Amino acid sequence: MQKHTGTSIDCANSATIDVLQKMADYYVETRDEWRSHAYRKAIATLRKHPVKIHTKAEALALSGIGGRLADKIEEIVDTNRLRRLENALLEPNDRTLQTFLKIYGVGHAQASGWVSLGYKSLHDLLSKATLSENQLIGVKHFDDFNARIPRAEVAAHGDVVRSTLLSIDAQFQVYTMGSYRRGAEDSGDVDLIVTRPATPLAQIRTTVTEVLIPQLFKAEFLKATLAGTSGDGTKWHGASCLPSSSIWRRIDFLLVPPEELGAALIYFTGNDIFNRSLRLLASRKGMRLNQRGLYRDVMMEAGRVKLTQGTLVEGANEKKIFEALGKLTKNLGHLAV
Ligand code: DCP
Ligand code: MG
Ligand code: MN
Repeated sequence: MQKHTGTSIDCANSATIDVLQKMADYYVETRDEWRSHAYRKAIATLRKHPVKIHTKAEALALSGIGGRLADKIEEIVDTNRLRRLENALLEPNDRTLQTFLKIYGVGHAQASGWVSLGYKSLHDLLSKATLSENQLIGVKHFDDFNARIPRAEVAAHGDVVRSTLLSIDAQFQVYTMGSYRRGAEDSGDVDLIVTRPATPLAQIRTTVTEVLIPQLFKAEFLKATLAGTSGDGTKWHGASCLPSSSIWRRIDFLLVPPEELGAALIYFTGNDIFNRSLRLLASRKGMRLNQRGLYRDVMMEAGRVKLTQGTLVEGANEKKIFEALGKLTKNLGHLAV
């Protein structure tokens, strides 16, 4: 059987979708979350629509397509092109901006700041710009961090961390998360949850930051700290490299106390869009889901200011969180979520 790829020839709107997809890819690259989300939604709608859409009015009649996107759909059908896309792909400053945005830890403000200062390449940044320590690592390892990591290598990074940690304390658990846990053939980074039964977060953090991480640096598996534990102290971001390789990979640790493991597993499996819709589902049922747990009776002031944290429904068990959300779907069927 032939493999079904993103766009299909049997779809009435496939020519339009092809152009919209390029635009969506551009907005993903420039980290314009609003627009990339809007484009993805429109593409999904068009893909399901059995009849070719020709006009703005026809497009507007479909759910999930707003005025500006409807304009673009009409432009694509009328002219067989999309000026905005051509601008995006041809304008040199935009191309530079896209490159700078792919540097680890660099956001839109920083990237466009460099563009307006006249920097045109990574080489320009290295030779002329004042870079923070992390930016310097991001530029030097630009190709590394932007390369996809084969599934087996993601597993191997997880195995190094797991075996090292278990040799320190056999009660610890390490889960390989993110796109890997979703079954992806390759990943953008390595995401790991570290937890230990019946152990407070502070103790988990002490072992990880004072024993595990120094030991992994000494073994030359860890290469750099990009964002050490800060704020609530549950995240550690850095770079790692297998002994058999010279490619540095991005690696993220999430430190989780056991009573929050279920919610953390859901959060760190993702993807981000799935998380957003699951949280929306929870809130429509008068509950609140975050990476620590599922809560009910959360008191909200007008304007969605949280007054109370609410009562914990479930945090430790991933399946029970899904069940709690599901059960309420049945009980509150009239909400039709
Ligand atoms: N996450 C989220 N919202 C964000 C960032 C992350 O909900 N803004 C959650 C969902 C992600 C998970 O954390 O799936 C891991 O984040 P990554 O950025 O590592 O994304 P993925 O692992 O899903 O994809 P990739 O293969 O690109 O790393
Ligand atoms: Mg990831
Ligand atoms: Mn990650």
